[in-house]
Amino acid sequence: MDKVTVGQYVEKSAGHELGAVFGALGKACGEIAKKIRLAGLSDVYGAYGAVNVQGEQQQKLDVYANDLLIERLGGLQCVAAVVSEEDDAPVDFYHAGAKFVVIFDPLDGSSNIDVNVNVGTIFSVQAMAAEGDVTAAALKAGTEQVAAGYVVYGPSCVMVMTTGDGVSAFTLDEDGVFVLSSEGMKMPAQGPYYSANEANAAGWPGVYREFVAKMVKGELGGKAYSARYIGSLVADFHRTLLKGGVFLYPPTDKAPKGKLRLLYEANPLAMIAEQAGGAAVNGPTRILDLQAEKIHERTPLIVGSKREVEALQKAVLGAQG
Ligand code: AFP
Repeated sequence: MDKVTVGQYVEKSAGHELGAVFGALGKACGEIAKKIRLAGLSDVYGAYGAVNVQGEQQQKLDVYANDLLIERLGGLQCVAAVVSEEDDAPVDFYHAGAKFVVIFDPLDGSSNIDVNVNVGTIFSVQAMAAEGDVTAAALKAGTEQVAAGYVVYGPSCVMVMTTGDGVSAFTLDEDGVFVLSSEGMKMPAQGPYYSANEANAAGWPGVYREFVAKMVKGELGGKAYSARYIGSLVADFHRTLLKGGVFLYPPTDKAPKGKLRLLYEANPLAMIAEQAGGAAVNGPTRILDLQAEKIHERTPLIVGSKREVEALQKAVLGAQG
């Protein structure tokens, strides 16, 4: 069978320019995968020595991945700007008439890099706003996303993506090219796992603690749930997509808006989840309906199989009275 690359695949269904965006994302992520794979042989482990806009210590690989994505995407006339977790403001390329803004977390889960645990890149593509304002384009609700996806740098390196017409996966081959490996991916309607950092449970609203207790006791239908938590969102989400269940990062006393970022973590994963038959909420509200006010806005995130997410949303709405 002929290889179909991610760029060719998207070009066929969504046109030349979006195909080029995916071609550039594929090239950059292929290079990031290589850097991660060989990290022990070069001086890329450890902290870069700076703190990003989120107040987090930047790792050397965060900076490498960010610079590479900006360079590759900036080389395309159709990309107006990028918005990155690592940069406090959008990077505007001033490309006249450009169609897209690409929003990304270049290396998610980077505290796991030094211990050789899966990390990922997450991205979302929004169409440029009519008035040519790149920030306005980036702030559009998740329902408006033109495309979304992620790359999981695991034992096998896989890109999972959607342009709003189902979910497909591409596996990085030995030539550094993402080649089509699955189409029409579906999330199980209910799953065996829940995934949450339970060290925060004392600070969660009680309804989340009660919900997890119910799953553990097997009171949500099906069997009693088991826990899985890696601490790399992409890896935790990828397992949830394939096996079913729910990933939860609820609000806490200390972080009432949650930890994860709406534009480049929650929105793209919510689009993938919905396209695969799953769901995503911030507690009471569908993630894709949220309207961001700033590019680095945070949100609670509950994403996964429909059964668990809808039951949790109902419980949260019930608790609100
Ligand atoms: P880092 O990039 O700082 O490792 O953060 C990763 C992350 O944003 C996301 O990938 C995880 O789901 C989440 O944080 C884990 O957060 P906790 O360490 O609070 O569980």
